[in-house]
Formats: sequence, structure tokens, C-alpha cells
Amino acid sequence: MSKTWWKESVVYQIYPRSFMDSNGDGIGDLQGIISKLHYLKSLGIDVIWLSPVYKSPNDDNGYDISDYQQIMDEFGTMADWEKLLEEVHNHGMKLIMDLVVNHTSDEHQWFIESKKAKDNQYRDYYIWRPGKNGKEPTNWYSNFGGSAWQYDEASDEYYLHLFSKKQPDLNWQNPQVRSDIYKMMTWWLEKGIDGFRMDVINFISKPEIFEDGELKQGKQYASGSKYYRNGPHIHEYLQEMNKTVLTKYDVMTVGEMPGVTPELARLYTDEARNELNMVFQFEHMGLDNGPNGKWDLKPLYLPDLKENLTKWQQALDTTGWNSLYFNNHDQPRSVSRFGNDKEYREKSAKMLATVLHMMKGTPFIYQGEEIGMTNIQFDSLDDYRDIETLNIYHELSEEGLPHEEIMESIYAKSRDNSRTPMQWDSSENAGFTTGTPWLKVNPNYLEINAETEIKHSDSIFHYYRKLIQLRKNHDIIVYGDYELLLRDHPEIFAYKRTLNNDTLIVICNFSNQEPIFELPLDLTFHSIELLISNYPTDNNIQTTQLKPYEAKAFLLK
Ligand code: TEU
Ligand code: CA
Repeated sequence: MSKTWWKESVVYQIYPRSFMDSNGDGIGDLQGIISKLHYLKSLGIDVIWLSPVYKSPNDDNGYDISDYQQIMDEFGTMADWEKLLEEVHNHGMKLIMDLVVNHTSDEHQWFIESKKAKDNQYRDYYIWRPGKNGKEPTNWYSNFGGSAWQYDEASDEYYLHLFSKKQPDLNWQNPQVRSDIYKMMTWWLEKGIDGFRMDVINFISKPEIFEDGELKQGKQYASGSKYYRNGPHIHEYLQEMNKTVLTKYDVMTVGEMPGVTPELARLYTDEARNELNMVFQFEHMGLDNGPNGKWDLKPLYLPDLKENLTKWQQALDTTGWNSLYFNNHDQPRSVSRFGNDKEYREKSAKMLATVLHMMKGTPFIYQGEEIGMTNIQFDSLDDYRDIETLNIYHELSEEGLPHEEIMESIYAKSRDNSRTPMQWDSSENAGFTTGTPWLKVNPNYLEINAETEIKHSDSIFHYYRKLIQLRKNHDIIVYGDYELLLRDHPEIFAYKRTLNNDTLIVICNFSNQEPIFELPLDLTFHSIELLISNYPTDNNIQTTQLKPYEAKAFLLK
């Protein structure tokens, strides 16, 4: 297993719209990020993943790009961006950009041309098909509701959009598309960035033939994901991208891959195959989904999470590499989702951080996770901004679901849960803006904010800082083998890491109960060191009971 900087790094994701507003327009921006780099450095961050900052009409908050080589007006100028990169590097950190090349905005010049005429030179930059029996070419639904095909009257054809109708899918079969994307990537890499997070990158290879999905009872559209995920040419494209662009730079790449399996992830991240360094998998993010998907709520059953994360640790143990995350701009906040954001917010936030950061892989922290920010419950649907949330409300409402039931799903799973403005201090709007925030600030900012967290040495912030420092001080955390312990325990997630003669024991209680347990341990060690705990605790590894949401890690040498 080769040592590399991206295996030893901790990454912090910034959602720029909600991070820090420097000019009072209520929208986060690049100068705002620059003003907070010292905060990220003090946390111990190595790499920043910047969600899209390119020109965009913001139908999907920047994931709909109209010019890959211009900065979005609301975020600032290219000079601001260059200053940000310079400052990130001056602070000894690295910057990876969000590469969104499965689709563009419908306001991208390529699509404007493509839509002009069937014989336009850009027509085949996108996926146009005639209708079938007076309907869409296939019965697929878009990830944001409705059909995945939009009719264009002028040409009497449909174009594919797996997300919003303002996000037409690019045709990666067209070598000109691939060549233009590679040129754009090189342009950014030549500016000095340190890599890319690649948006739904396993969607880019579409099937040769577009077939209908399996319609569920009473539904108008079906899932097409088995056709467009991990498509026939995906490895060819990624190896071509690597050979043409990436291999020329010392960069980190992480591919966002809904529907990826451990077996496929081994192919995508096997260093010998020269594709990507790591992927974001989604299996653990679906364990609290009912049979009808994310809005169909189901409580997490801890053994399912233990089994799933263990499967991923084992699958990528010697080949490939894991990313480690519970939070991002699309997921609800983990302390509300998997922990307890009421009386055990601090304990459960630290416990969740421990179970994740002591695993093998590169940890990703999403803005606000390090201070225990929670989900939001806006009283009115009018306060929500996310296109996915608004579309699903209208879709479920048209299907006859009562308002309260739909809102329960939105409270639990809306992407706006993670997009409320970063809570910096207890001043108005949590110090995020002097203007009116684009999305309301969570009213709990008075108690939950970075300033308060930094002031208190036993805060969640300082706990994350310690976890990050431990990863730097102990190779066993980065490179040690993983083995699950207490496999069937319904409340405790415990595992062992080993490297050479050292053993790391991690024990985490996912409940507000005080469970009993017994650890089969060979205690013929010279020394036992308590590395971290979220309670003032004794050094006795032989304890057989945990406090609510208790977490601790012991190093046995
Ligand atoms: O998300 C990919 C994706 O699968 C989303 O549908 C996500 O899983 C879902 O929203 C969770 O409910 C990426 C970006 O992270 C997301 O912000 C974009 O909206 C999407 O692609 C389209 O670019
Ligand atoms: Ca601003």
C-alpha cells in the first residue's frame, strides 16, 4: 500500500453559498472563504473541496454550469478565486474543485448551439432522441422528479436530463465533448489546483440503447439508474481522462458515484488501473430509506450500518481506497440523522466523528459538522430553496399525501438541512451575513456557533481537531487493517485496527442507553493508552458498560 498525501489528509467541504458572505448580499462568496481560512487551518484541515463556483443560473445552486471557466457573479471574480487559491496554499492547505461534467446548464453556450438545429455542430454534445408513440423516448424519471426527457418543439425531439430540465446531460460518446472537457480540466490544473471531486461521474457513460425502466404500481415514470449508472464505457472514459489529463499532475480525485458497489469501487480506485483515487459510495446513506426511497422514512438499524461500513473497509483494504463521510451538501446533518440533536447533541456528534475518523480511508468533514450543526425545520415550505425538496413536495402532494406527512419527510431528508448558513457566532444571522441570508439561518445559532465552540476546550470543534491530530500522529489510523468487533451488538459499533504490533480499539455507543458488552481482548500488551474519549473516563479498557453515546479509542502497544 503506497503512502500518499491524499491518503493521509482530512478534507473539508465548503458549500460556498452558505459559508461566509463578505459583501452583505446574503450569499456566501470567495472573499468570505478567504477570511475564514485561518479557522480551517486551526481545525487541522489539509484539503478543501470547494463545491461549484463557476458561472451558473443556480437552478441547482451551481451544479448547473453555464461557463466552466468563469466565476459565478455572486461569488466574486476570477481574481478573487486566484487569491483564494494563493491563500489556501499559503496556509499549507490544498484545494480541489468540483467537476460537474455529466451535464451542463441549459444556458451553456454548447447547449444553446445544440438546441438551435439538428445539424448544428454542437447537436451531438447532448443526448437528443425522437419520442416513442407520442411519449418520451423512455419512461425514466429525473432525480428531481418528472420525466428525465424534455421535449423541444422546434426539432420535435427530446433531450435527456437526469436532474433538472435546466441540466441537460452531455454526450460522452462524442470525442469532441471529451476533448473539450479534458482541455477545461487542464486549464484549471494549470492554475495550480490540487484535484477534483467529480459529480455523478459514474453516470457519464450512457447505454447504447435506451430502454424503459420497470414501472412501479401507480407511477408514471420509472428508474433508469440500472441503465445509466456504471455504463458500458465508464472505465474507458476514466482511464482516458487519467492518461490525457490527471497523470500529468500530483492531484487527488474522488468520484461521486450513486449506486457504486464495493466490487466496482475496487475497479475505479485500484491504483494499477489509473482511474480515480477514491469514490463517494451511497450504500450507508440509504440505510434509513424505506422501499420507496429517501423520502420514505425508516429508522437506522445499527447492525446494518456496521455490516455496510465493514463491507467497504474489507473490500478496499488492499486494493483501492475509501472515502469516509456521513455529511455533505446533499445529506441531512448526521447528528440529527444518526445521533441525538437534543440532550445528547455534543456526545453523539463526537461519537459519530470517532466511529468515522478512526476508520481506514480519507475523512471528509462538511461545513458545520465540526461544530455539531443540526437539521432545520422551516415552518413554511416557502422557506425552502432546494429544487429537489420543492419538486418532491409538489409530486407527493399531487399523489395525495397529506401536507404534514410530506413535511416530516422534508424535515428529515431535505438537502436544505445541510445548506443553512454556517453559524460563526451569536451575532445577527450567526455572523454569516450583514444582509438577508439567501436561506434562513437555523435559530439555534445562539448556542451552536464556531466562536462558542472555539472558546470551550471540551467542544465538538476541539474534539474534531484532536481526531485530525491523532490521524497525523498515528499511522495505524491511516494504514492499519480493520476488523469488526461485537458484530451483533444492536447498540455498539466496535472495531479493531492493527498495524505491525500495535492495536487500536474503537468502541462507540449509538444509543442513549447504557449497554453492557464484553470485548475478547488479548491483553498481553506493554502499554494501553486512551487516545480519545467523549466522556471524562478511566483508562480501563476492561470496562463492560458504556454511557449514552459514549465513544473511546485505546492504543495497545
Ligand atoms: O448529487 C448526485 C445525486 O445523486 C443527488 O441526487 C443526491 O444523491 C441527492 O440529491 C440526494 O437526495 C450530485 C450533487 O452532489 C448534487 O448536489 C446535484 O444536485 C446533483 O449531483 C446534480 O448535479
Ligand atoms: Ca456575498
